[in-house]
Amino acid sequence: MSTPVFERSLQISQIDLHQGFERESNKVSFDLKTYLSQRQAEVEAALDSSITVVYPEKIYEAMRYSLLAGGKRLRPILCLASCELTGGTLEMAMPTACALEMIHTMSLIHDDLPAMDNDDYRRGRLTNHKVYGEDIAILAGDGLLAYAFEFIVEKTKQVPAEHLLQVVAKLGHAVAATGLVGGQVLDLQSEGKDNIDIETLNFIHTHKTGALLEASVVCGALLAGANNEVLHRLSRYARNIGLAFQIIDDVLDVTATSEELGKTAGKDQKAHKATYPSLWGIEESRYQAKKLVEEAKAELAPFGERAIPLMAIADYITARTH
Ligand code: GRG
Repeated sequence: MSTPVFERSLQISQIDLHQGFERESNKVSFDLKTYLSQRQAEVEAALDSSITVVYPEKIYEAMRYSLLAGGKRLRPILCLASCELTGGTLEMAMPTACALEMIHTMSLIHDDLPAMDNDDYRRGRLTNHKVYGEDIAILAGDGLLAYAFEFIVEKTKQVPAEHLLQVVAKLGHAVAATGLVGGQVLDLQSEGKDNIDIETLNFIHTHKTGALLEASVVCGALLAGANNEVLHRLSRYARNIGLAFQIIDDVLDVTATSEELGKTAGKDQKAHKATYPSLWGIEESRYQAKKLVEEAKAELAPFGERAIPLMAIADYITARTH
């Protein structure tokens, strides 16, 4: 995986040195690979302790099976980075970061069901329903979704209740028919149709994929008490990277192997699904994703060097191979 390294001269006092940053005289360099792997380890540990197996064991095991199956942990990392950028702490944001991953995992479990995308592999292992059966897989998703909201409310410390309410409302909106559910419905309705236009495709993905990515970034800032101008700027950043993320997801479905993806490659083409490469071709899709990433990064300019992690994550979205 190629990860961008940012190196700039700057006043050290202007930023806090985070993981992934290194200081040498008046230069600060940022290594995204180090940053991501340290954040992933922190999120992994928090997720591991978020759910314990109690009676009736099977449902807790099924929830943990998918939640702890790896994955890039992009949504939690975006939430943590956004909270830090806007003056909050990792501790304030970690419960919401975990909740985002619970919701994301729930959507993957349900997406893989025979009634939806019908997939046998996810994150390099058998899908939840292949191991636990469809009934338990549906309930494992339901369990994760409900627990995510309880987890935020019960575990978040040092955040005023009004900010927590905003986070819960934002997440609900991102998951409901106004977000993931609406996007998934249009996706299912579009299957097998060969006249899907770019507006429909954009609607599907800004809802199905984009809404939760946007909520990840915005919730981080809500926890830190960011003002409306900052929230709107971060929302625009996140919408752009969300769409770029999906365009690259479609490209990788064509260009990457099942081993690289940890799930079945080439499924879109097989199912005659409308995708960005099917409308634009691979090269134009990559170009459009890059353009969106540049627009996303431009939104972060006023934050200066503090935005380096979110800038680097935006670049990673187009550079990623899985
Ligand atoms: C929310 C009640 C409720 C139902 C869910 C099934 C469904 C409705 C929506 C589908 C949402 C979905 C699966 C969108 C695809 C998003 C996407 C690109 C997933 C891959 O994300 P990565 O690459 O995966 O971040 P990892 O495994 O790295 O976490």
